[in-house]
Amino acid sequence: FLSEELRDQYYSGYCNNILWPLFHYLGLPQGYKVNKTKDFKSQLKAYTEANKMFADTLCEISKEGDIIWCHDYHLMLLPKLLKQSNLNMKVGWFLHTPFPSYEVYQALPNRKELLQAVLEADLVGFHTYEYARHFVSACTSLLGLEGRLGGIKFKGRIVKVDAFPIGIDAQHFKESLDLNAVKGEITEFKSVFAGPKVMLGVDRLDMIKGLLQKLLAFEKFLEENKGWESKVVLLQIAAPTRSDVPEYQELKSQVHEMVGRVNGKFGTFKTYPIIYLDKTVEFEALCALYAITDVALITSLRDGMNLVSYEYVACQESNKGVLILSEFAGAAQSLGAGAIVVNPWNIAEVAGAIKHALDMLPDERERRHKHNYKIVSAHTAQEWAKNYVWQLNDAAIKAPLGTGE
Ligand code: ADQ
Repeated sequence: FLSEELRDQYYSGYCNNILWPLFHYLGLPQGYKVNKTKDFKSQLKAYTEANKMFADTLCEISKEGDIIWCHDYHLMLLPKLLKQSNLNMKVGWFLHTPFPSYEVYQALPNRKELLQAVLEADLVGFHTYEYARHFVSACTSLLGLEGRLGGIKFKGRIVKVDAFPIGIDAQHFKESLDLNAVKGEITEFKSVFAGPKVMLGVDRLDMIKGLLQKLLAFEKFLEENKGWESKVVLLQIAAPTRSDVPEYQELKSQVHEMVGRVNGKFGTFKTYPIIYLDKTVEFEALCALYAITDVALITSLRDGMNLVSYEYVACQESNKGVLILSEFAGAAQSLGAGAIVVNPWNIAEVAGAIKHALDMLPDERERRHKHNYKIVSAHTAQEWAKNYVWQLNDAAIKAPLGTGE
């Protein structure tokens, strides 16, 4: 296990204070400080050390020919470290966040080192073609390599680079609606929210999820549509996350202030338009909320995919709720045709989308839902994993130049 100091500098530091904001187009933090103590250099040292601990542990338990699938920006050095072990293992790396455009990634001080380490993998995967293309262009621009979507020439072989959009275990969500515990929650929520239409937000409390933009848009909608303040509720569940990083503490205060402002302005003694919870909710309650609400509002400023949108659609077969989805979520590529797609920075556009969703007639709701339900049911987490592992298995170790194109 990582020591507390190492975890702090590695996880809260290099991973979540440097790579996470950079990969979501928020730039690098001023002075690279985490907990106001350590600098970029010590955070990178911790990142290297932690990746090495993962590699050492894996090498102890691996044998020749094993397949190892490394996940996410926390483990970008791992493919290289594993390949150095000479255990002849097949190594895949998959990124769950966006990979930013080359112009943004370029700012990272150790930009080359991470790319070179990832390129030691046999298969490099992203949620969308756009992210994969950005990665290829970072490799060609910064490392002077030859490459295109599909493969990059690196050290005498072709490294496969492709898009593998993730899904959810759709069946699990659908079947959960028949569980007694979920049915009980559904009955209870239906009586609590008997009057107004309910819009649902389920996000980690993270700047990339666009919570402030969501609240501003809802405020604008209420300002422009008198009478709705007592007929609609925004139920926002914000799961606490990375609460020891100062930027996240500040975001929490800002969100609380906005919720207070909107409720203060539009609430009455009996009704208030936002119900906001700093909580992680249980699976059963989450499924029930997905099933009974009229609209899901997702306003991510950047999001690798966004599984909440998939989970919502999976639970809406009887209600045909409307999905409002940010164009900056990877999920917009797959669910875009069924959702109302918005630019979360355009507050007026999102306010208009809220109105459109709340007024939407049943046949349009049905048509949009049907489209998305088909996608969520077909492109599951199981298919994603199967396809990735199949392609990783297929990727020849140290494939000679000229193959895989
Ligand atoms: P996340 O940023 O965590 O994941 P998302 O894909 O939406 O974002 O997944 C969140 C998960 O947490 C969902 O399964 C959701 O049900 C659950 N969740 C969120 N808030 C909750 C709450 N208050 N209570 C209970 N459960 C809650 C990262 C990337 C995404 C990418 C995924 C998968 O940032 O873009 O889609 O990985 O690759």
